[in-house]
Amino acid sequence: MLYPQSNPYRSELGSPPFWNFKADPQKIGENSGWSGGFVPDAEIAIPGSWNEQLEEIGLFNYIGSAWCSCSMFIPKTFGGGRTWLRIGSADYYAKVWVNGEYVGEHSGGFLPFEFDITKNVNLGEKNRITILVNNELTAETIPQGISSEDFAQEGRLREETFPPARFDFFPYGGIHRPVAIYSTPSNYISGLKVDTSVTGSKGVVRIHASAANSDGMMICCTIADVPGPVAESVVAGGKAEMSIEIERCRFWSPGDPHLYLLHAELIKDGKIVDAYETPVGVRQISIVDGKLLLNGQPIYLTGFGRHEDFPVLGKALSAPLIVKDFGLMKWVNANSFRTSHYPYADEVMAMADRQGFLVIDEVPAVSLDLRYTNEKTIEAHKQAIKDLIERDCNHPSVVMWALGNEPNLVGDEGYHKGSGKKYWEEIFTFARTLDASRPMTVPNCTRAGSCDPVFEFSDILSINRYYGWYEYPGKIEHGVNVLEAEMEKIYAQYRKPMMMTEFGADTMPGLHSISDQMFTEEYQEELLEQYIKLLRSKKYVVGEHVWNFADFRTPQHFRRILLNMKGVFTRTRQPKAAAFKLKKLWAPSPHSD
Ligand code: BDP
Repeated sequence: MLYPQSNPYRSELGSPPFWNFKADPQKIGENSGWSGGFVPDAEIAIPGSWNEQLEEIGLFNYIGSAWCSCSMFIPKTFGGGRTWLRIGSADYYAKVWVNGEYVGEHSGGFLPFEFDITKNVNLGEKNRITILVNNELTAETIPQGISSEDFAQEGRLREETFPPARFDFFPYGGIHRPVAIYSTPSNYISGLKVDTSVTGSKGVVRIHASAANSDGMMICCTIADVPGPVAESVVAGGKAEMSIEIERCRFWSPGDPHLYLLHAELIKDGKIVDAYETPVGVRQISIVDGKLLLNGQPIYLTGFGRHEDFPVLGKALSAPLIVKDFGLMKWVNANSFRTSHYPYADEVMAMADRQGFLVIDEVPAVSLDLRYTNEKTIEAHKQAIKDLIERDCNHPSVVMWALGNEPNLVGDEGYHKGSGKKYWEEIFTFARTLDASRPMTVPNCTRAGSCDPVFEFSDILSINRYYGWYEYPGKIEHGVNVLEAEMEKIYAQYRKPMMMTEFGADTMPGLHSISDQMFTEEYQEELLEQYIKLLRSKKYVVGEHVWNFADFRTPQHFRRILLNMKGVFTRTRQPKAAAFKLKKLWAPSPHSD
C-alpha cells in the first residue's frame, strides 16, 4: 500500500478536522441504521483519541464501539480512475461505510488500511464517510486483551488495572492518524518496494514494483541526480523487477541521512499513465563478529523506548509534536529509538529517515500470554508482522524488527517447557521469509529470565531490566551487580550481540534528595549513569535505550500516579535532570558515525 501523493496522475483530499461522534456502548448502531446517519453526541477532532478529548461526556475510560462520520466534497475533476479511502490507523477495529454503503472492515490497530470506493462515491458532490471504531481487545487479538474477570480468576487482583489491560500504556480508542481520499488512474502503480546494498563505493537499489491492470505495460524508474540509463521492465503478473546502480553513492547514515528520490512511471503505448516517487536511503545493515554494522561500520545505539502519547491528543498524530520530539532527541544526543510497543505513524518513520535516526520497529505483540494464545492469535500476530514489514521495509531508518515485547510477563512455567519455543520459532521463521535484510529481536523481561526462548531466535539479545527499581528498590549498586552477572550468563549461553532495550526509574520532577531515594531526580540520574557505565564496559553490548523518552498515560493502578513517570522528559516535554546527564553521556555518541 503506497502512501498517498498528489501528482499529475493522482490527487489527494484530507478529511475535515471535526467529525460527528456517537458512542455505542450497547452496540445497537448497526441494527439501528447508524451507518446511514446518526444523531451525534458530540463533535470529535480526527485524528484524535476520544478519551481525554471527550472526557466531559464520560468517555475517559471508554472501551467499546463508537461512530464517527463526516462529509467530504469530492470535485468532479478528481481522479478519473479509481477512488480510495485511506485510514491512517483506527485502534483497534474499524468498519466503514461510504454514502451508507458498506465498503469494508479492518482488524488491528496502529497501521493504515484502505478501501477502493470508486463505486460508492459521487464525484462533484458531498459524500458521507462513516466509521464504526471499536477498541476492545481479546486473547486472540494483537495486542492481547484482558478483563476484570480474568484478573479475578487468575488471583491477580492487585495487578488489575482500569481500564483492564495487559500492557502499561493507556488503551486509547479512536482514529489516530489521518483519513484521506485519494485517486489513482485505473492502470496504476500499486507497490514500490526497494532494497539496497553496498558494494565498495557503489550502491545497488533493487526495485520490486507492482502495478494493477497493467500487464504488458512498462515501468520505468530513474533516480534524481543519478546519471545513467533508466531502469525499465515490462509488467507481468502484476510485477516488474529492476535495479539501479549508483556509482560513488552517498550512503545513508545518521551523520549523513542522504535520501535519493526514486521516480517510477507506468507507460502504456508510449504514454505515461501513472507516476509515483519515493525517497530511498542506500544503506546496509549487518551483524559481523558480534558487531552491529551500518555500511560496514560498527554502530552503537543510544536513545529511548517511546510512546505515542500527549495530553488531550491521546495517541493522535500531531505534526508539531513530531517536530518537537525529534528536536529533543537530537538535543539529548540520541541516535535511535524503538517504536515501543506498536508501529508508529508513517509520518514519524519518514521523519526518522530524513533526520538519520536508527529505528527498532515493533510489532504490537506486547506482553503476550501464551496460556491464552491459539491459532487465531498466531495468525493475527503473523498478519501484524506482514503488515508492518510491508509498510516499513523501504525506510532506511529501520535497522531492526522487534517481533514483540516481553512475552511471559506473568511468569507461566509452560512458557519454558515448550510453548514459548514453539510459538517463537513459528513467528521468527515466518518473519524471516518477509525480510532477510534486517536483524530481528524480541525484548525479554526479568520474569521470562535468562533462558527465554526468544534469545535462541533473536539476532540481537534484547533485555529490559529494572534492577534498582522493581527489584532491589533503592539499591542501585546492588541492582547493577545483579544485572552484570545476568548479562554475562546470557551472553555466555547465546554468544550474540546484546542490547539493553529498557532501563529506567519513575521520577517526579522537583523531588530531590542527597541520598538514594526512589522517585527523585537524582535517583533517575544515578541509575541511568550506573547502568550506562556497566553497558559500556561490555564489548558485546551494541546499544542502550532508556525507558522512556517522556512520561506517558497508563491505565489506573496503585503503582502509577496517572502516568508512568520514567520519562527523561515530562509528558509535556520539559527536561528532568536526567536529560542533561544523558546529553553529556551521549555526546558525542560513542560509536556512531
Ligand atoms: C516494561 C514494559 C513497559 C513498561 C515498563 C515499566 O516493557 O511497557 O512501561 O516495563 O514498568 O516491563 O515502566
